[in-house]
Amino acid sequence: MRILLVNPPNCGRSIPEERYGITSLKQIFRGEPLALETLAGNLVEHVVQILDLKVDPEGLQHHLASFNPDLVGFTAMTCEANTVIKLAREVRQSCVAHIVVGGTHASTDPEFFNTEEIDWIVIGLGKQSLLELVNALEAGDDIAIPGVAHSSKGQKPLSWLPRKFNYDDLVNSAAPRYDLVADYRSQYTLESLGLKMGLVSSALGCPYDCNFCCIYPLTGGRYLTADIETVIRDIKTLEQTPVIRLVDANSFGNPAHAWKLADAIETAEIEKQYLADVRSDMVVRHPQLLKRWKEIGLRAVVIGFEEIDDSSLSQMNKENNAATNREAIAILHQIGLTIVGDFIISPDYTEQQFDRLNDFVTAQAIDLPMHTVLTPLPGTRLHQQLQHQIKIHDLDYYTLTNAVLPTRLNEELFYQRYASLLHQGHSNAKV
Ligand code: B12
Ligand code: SF4
Repeated sequence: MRILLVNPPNCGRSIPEERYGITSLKQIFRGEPLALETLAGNLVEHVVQILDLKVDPEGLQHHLASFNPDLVGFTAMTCEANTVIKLAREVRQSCVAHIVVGGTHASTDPEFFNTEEIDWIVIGLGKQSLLELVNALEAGDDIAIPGVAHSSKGQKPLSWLPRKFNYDDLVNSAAPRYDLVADYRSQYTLESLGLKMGLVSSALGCPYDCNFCCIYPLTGGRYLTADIETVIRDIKTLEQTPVIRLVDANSFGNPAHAWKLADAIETAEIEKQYLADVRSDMVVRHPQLLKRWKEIGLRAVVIGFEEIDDSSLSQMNKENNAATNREAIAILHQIGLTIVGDFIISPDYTEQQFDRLNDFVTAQAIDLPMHTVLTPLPGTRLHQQLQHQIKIHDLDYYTLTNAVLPTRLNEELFYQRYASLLHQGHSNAKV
């Protein structure tokens, strides 16, 4: 089969820009579409192309005409879901390809894609599911693949066989097709350092279940670590990229695996810098592991501190507390690792809460604070809890930089305070 895998363009809309002319909250994000490279790696018997519309926003028609695909697969986060439906409509009008969607939004809210434009929806990890789907479509078999739903074009609710994700779904032996984005690679940079950055996955899923987080359905709550050799293989393949972002939702979640990986990186004499997302309680429990990773190139850690008081953390089911966050910050400063701190601003924030957060970030010397707005993403428990309060349902605004819930402060003031928090954080940034 001829398969075109499509990364949607940078999209999403910005209330602060549209209503108040505050442009600084809208950001352009680029990074290689690792999900698509990963899927392509397991489709060895097929001819695959990747189209990254974040780099080449006008490229769809040209690719459809020149490649003439039998199947077009889209990946989509929530803020990309509307755009993917529009793109799928374009594909439908231009060719007879099967249209498949997978990724975060398909996994958390599959019913959203039960529309005329979509034929198949892949829920959760897709490497093995997509291969099974492609082979069944090619063979003309009846299709009943766990983790894959057939769109009824909105005629009836979706039904599908659940998939129990396990190591077979990682298909470690099939390497990501990093080569398929060679033409785009110069665009995948870490802006703050102007360095080329490559993405590598060393673990998928997360055993925690924070109420705002959409990671759980990707693996059904399981934490799956990739074979050490495959992680080394992938890092080595990205030979031209000095910076590697481990894209795991929860890196080093299995400390024994993380130690082995550090040793393997050293043995392989790989000299690169790494960024990883870690939990603060892991830092406190395993400071030596962080020191070890610093020795082999870890430069920065991204930590979801989320909130600065225990009651908010407990409401989020973060299974962590403010004292541990502060202890982790102290340890990371001592080791000399850059701290990228994720904080979630509730639309309920008062001016005093903005002040307190700003004071915390300054006092704790968070090197690069990243602030998002608490967003009830479809498919999360937060969404179930707050769905009746949501005032903006258009998913284009689910970029985590818009308040889709009512703000306690006057809305313009809320965004001014948010913008100034980000501005202050970024002007003091030390990365
Ligand atoms: C790398 C990354 C990016 C990169 C690259 C993504 C890309 N497509 O270009 C960049 C920097 C561009 C990016 C941008 C953004 N991101 Co981002 N990103 C990630 C990150 C860290 C890793 C994703 C990844 O590569 N994982 C590894 C791959 C192998 O796993 P996977 O993506 O889950 O793919 C598997 C399955 O989902 C499935 N699958 C995926 N796609 C498809 C397609 C088909 C056809 C099939 C069959 C299966 C399938 O199969 C894959 C293999 O098993 C995740 C967090 C995380 N750890 O998951 C956030 C995450 C996906 N991003 C998120 C967000 C919110 C954003 C932004 C809005 C920015 C922001 N405020 O954080 C922007 C949006 C850009 C835009 N359109 O405007 C959220 C999404 C929440 C949601 N429900 O939408 C996440 C979950 C992080 C979070 N904060 O919670 N992101
Ligand atoms: S926010 Fe982090 S720790 Fe919580 S469930 Fe999501 S990935 Fe896991």
